[in-house]
Formats: sequence, structure tokens, C-alpha cells
Amino acid sequence: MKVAVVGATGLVGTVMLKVLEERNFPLTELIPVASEKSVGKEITFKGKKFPIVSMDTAIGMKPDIALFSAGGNTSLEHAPRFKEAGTTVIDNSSAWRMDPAIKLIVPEVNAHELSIDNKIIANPNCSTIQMVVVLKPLHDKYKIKRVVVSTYQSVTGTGVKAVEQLMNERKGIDGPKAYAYEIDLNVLPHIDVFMDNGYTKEEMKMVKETNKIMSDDSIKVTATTVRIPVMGGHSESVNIEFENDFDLAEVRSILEKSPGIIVVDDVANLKYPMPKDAHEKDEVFVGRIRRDESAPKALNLWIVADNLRKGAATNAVQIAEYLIQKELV
Ligand code: 11C
Repeated sequence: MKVAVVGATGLVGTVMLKVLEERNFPLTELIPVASEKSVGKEITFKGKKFPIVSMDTAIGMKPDIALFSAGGNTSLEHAPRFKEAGTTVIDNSSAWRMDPAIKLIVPEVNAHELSIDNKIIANPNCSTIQMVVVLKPLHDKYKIKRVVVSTYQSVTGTGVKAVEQLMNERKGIDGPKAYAYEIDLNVLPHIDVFMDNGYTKEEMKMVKETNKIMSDDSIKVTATTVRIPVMGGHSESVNIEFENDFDLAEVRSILEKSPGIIVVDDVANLKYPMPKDAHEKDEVFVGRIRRDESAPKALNLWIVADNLRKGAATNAVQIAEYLIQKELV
């Protein structure tokens, strides 16, 4: 497999390379792609050096798979060019996600939708991915009516500039700002741009992407997405109302058996998921599993995952692994 990583020097691109290396991805040639200012520099992968190339050079090399994490505009412009060259593109931006012709994939939920004809495949938003991994097995068993989610999102979701802003503020140094306000010792109920309905784009992504991935528009979702001064991953408080009643022990057992999930739920010993523990892990962590005592057939959960891993790089690499395993590429 010839694999291009587009946006190889960015936060997600760097993690993609790490994940490909760790999972021993069956790769015969790595093609790192970045902006013109990085072309000619080298990146090290499995102890070997690979030169960073331009988009045009990479397309000319006809990779089998291109993992894209270089922003929506780059993806809109260049993903179709890779497709023309016979490459299957797995795109981490929001550019293609809601296109009805494009599959939006979380392998634990809907990898079975993929076929050999899908040459551009969308990777969902990080906060959606970690939630649907948990919703899916519960929906299959009890049928979800409504989800109310509030997020506590890491600055790494914004990118390098936001990480620098947080670190500079910690040290009392001035510097470039990724946010409208200080992030250290603060909480911003604002992720991505505000829309006409008063919600942010991040909140609406959680609504629309969940329906698309679960192939079920009857699931009602409402979200409040919040940035907090944390690095390791995104956390979510999720309230789920079911059509059918559930047994709490059975919920735990379903989640424990579901792929990609680790249950950390032992409050007697103060065990619950935290971003510090999820950092650099590929799984989704669930805890604080309890009945919502204010409503029948309703459940409260706390879900944490490394947003650069399962929320981005790992999910994209898992899609690529599935394509290879099923000979769809
Ligand atoms: C954040 N969820 O944490 C965003 C980052 O649509 O892929 C990913 C944005 C996206 O700020």
C-alpha cells in the first residue's frame, strides 16, 4: 500500500503518522504531503527518512490511500484530484461529511456501508465519533429517542495555535490568540462559528453527523459544546432517553463487550474516565453510568476519548485498515 498523509506536519497529521507506525499498517511507501514551505524537509517514519512532497508530486505518485488532514478548502480542491488518480481519500475535514454521495464512517458503527466505489470517505468530527461509538450498541438494544450532550473539549481540537495560547497564558507570556478570550482558568461555550439558530457549527455537527452515521433521523440530538483548558482529550456528559426500559447491569455489560470501548466505572474507588488517562489511547472511555432519576427510561454517561486519536487519526486509519481487510482498495 502506497499511503499519502496530506497535512503531515499538522497536529492530526503527526498523530496519523504515529498511529500508522504503532499499528504496523501494511504500508510499502509513505508519501508525506505538506504546504510548500515544508516541501523538501524530511519526516522520520519507522526509523527511515521520507521527504515531504507537494500535492502535485503526491498525486503523480498515485497512492492507493490518502489520509487528508489539511482543512476543508484543501480537501475540496485536492481530494477529487487524488480520486481522479485512482486514490481512495479518507478526509478528516468537515468538507464532505454531509454530502449525500459521501459515506461518513465510524468503523465500530457503520463500516459495512463502505464499497469499492467510495473513493472519498469522510471522517466525522471528533466529538461526534466518541459519542456514536457508545450510542450505537445501546441504540441496537433499547432504541434511542433523544440525546442531550454537553462537551468539555481539549484545546488540541483547535490546533497548534490554541495549544500555544494555553501554554503562553500559563507562563504569563503574550502571543498569538486562537480564541476570542483567554482559555487558561476559563471556559468558553463557543466552538467553531455561531449559526443563525444560535447554536455553533460544532453543536450542529454533533446533531447532523450522529443521524447520518447511525442512519436514523428519528434520534433527536441537542448539544452544547464547550472549550476548556485541557490537553488530553474531549469529555462529554451524555443524557440518553430510550424507547425501551433498560437494566443498568446489562447496559454496563453491553458497553464492556462493545468494540473500541473501555468501561471505567467504579466510583467507590474513585475510578472514572479523565482526559489525562485517555491521552494517547485509541479507545473510547465510559463511566459514571447511572439512571437519570428525573425521567423514565433515561441514562446518564460520561464519555472521554483522545480527540486527536479516536476523534481523528485512529478513526481514519481504522477506515483504511477496513478497506484493506475487505479488499475495497
Ligand atoms: C474541535 N471538534 O475540537 C473540533 C475539531 O470538524 O473536524 C475538529 C473540527 C472538525 O475544535
